[in-house]
Amino acid sequence: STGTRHRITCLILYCHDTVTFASDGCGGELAQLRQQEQLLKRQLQKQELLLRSLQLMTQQGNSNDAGADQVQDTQHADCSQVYSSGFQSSGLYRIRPSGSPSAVKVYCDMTEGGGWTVLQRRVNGTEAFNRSWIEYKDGFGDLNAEFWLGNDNVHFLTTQGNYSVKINLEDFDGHQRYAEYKNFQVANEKEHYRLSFGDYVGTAGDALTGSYQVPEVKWASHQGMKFSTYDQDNDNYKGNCAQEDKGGWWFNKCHSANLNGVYYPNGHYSASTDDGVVWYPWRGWWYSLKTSIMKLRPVDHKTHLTNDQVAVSLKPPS
Ligand SMILES: [Ca+2]
Repeated sequence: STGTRHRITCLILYCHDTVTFASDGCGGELAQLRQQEQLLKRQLQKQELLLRSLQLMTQQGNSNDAGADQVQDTQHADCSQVYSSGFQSSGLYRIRPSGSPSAVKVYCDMTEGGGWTVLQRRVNGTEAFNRSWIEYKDGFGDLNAEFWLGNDNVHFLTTQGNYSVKINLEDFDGHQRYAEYKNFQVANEKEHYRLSFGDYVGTAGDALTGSYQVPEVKWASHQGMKFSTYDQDNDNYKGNCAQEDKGGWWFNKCHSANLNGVYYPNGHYSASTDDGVVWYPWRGWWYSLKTSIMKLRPVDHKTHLTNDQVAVSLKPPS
């Protein structure tokens, strides 16, 4: 009908932001559309607030070690199995990856589909990351705060199946980005915890491949790199990247991502070398990120939350 056609014309003009009250005769339509837009924006804000408070509740629930007590003699090889057996709140659990000589206490992140075994967390700089080979091997820090899970554990985890790593990053303006790599694998200590990974997806840029500037791949890529610490130099640089950049990492010559670097509290920093918590393709070498979380999950992880459950949890409180 003519009415419908007129509405569609107004809608197109509205979408292109070219509509004017006087000339197009869309005044009524425009007001209605603006009203609908405002309503949707308010609904979105409400949902974001609800999500935020749900996240806060989860964080508070994490402050006790209930999970670890619940799973004493563990049959779970990772947090994905913990999740599948019904433990769906984030917190501390015991797992035993195949090949691991003993059970390992880990932080399971049950958000974003659940089942993530967290291998690294930086949030406020309380933990020093300029550590020795043996400390990176065994892991260090506080599982409820900042920590490194340990290269042996990461090796056992990533070689018992096909794992993805998800890297969640946040800057000091509250912007969040992520990078995810399939087939993330860390070799054993004999092979100096050599790193390999597959395809990238994400919003933070593919720092690990270093492919954002082709001529730099040779020295910027972390593919196939061995792990280095200040006391064990396995990089491709004539000097010692770990010593200069003050953290253990899979350095090349030296890096385009250095998530174990120095924690600078203000983001932008100046130093004699790019030693901050760096993810080059997003904020460059001279910006040190506020938050870095690295977590592992098998690619075939099944999330249990049904669409109905999601709908219910997103419903704004009345
Ligand atoms: Ca070297």
